Amino acid sequence: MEQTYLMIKPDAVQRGLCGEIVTRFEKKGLKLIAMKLMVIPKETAETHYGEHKGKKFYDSLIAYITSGPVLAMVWEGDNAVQVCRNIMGKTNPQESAPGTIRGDYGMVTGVNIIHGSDSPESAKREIGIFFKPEELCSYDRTLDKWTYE
Ligand code: D4T
Repeated sequence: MEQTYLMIKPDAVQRGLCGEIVTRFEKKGLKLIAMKLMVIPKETAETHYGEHKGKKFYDSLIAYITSGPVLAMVWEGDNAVQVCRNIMGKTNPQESAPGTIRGDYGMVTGVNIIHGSDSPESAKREIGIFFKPEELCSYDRTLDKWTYE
């Protein structure tokens, strides 16, 4: 099964949206296999967002993502990367459809509620930044036979 890295950003933690957001992924049928509340060290944030170094929003992005606790998570499921991106909505919350997380809760790109890996390769890299292999839980859910054909 595919894995993806999701991170509820500091704004959503501060606004008390963690439970609501986690519930959406659970209800969809995705499986939570790791979760950790943490303040990201600056160096880790720079590694995570390395591809954006040099862009005009880079400094504010690093300041924002390190400004308070994030809820780091790994979720598993069939096509999990794309399924989670669909649930999140577009990067710019003003362009995100109602019913998506960013569409329902966000107002601007620079404070956009949640991060999700954009490919299976990114997911592998990002999971490795935030979790040790032994922190990922492997378990069966009896309900999966009612989720997948
Ligand atoms: P993340 O990585 O946070 O899930 O966002 P996306 O995958 O949806 O979008 P991204 O990598 O293009 O952008 C990373 C991060 O930078 C912020 N950002 C982005 C910003 O503040 N201004 C901008 O113009 C862009 C493009 C928001 C998300």
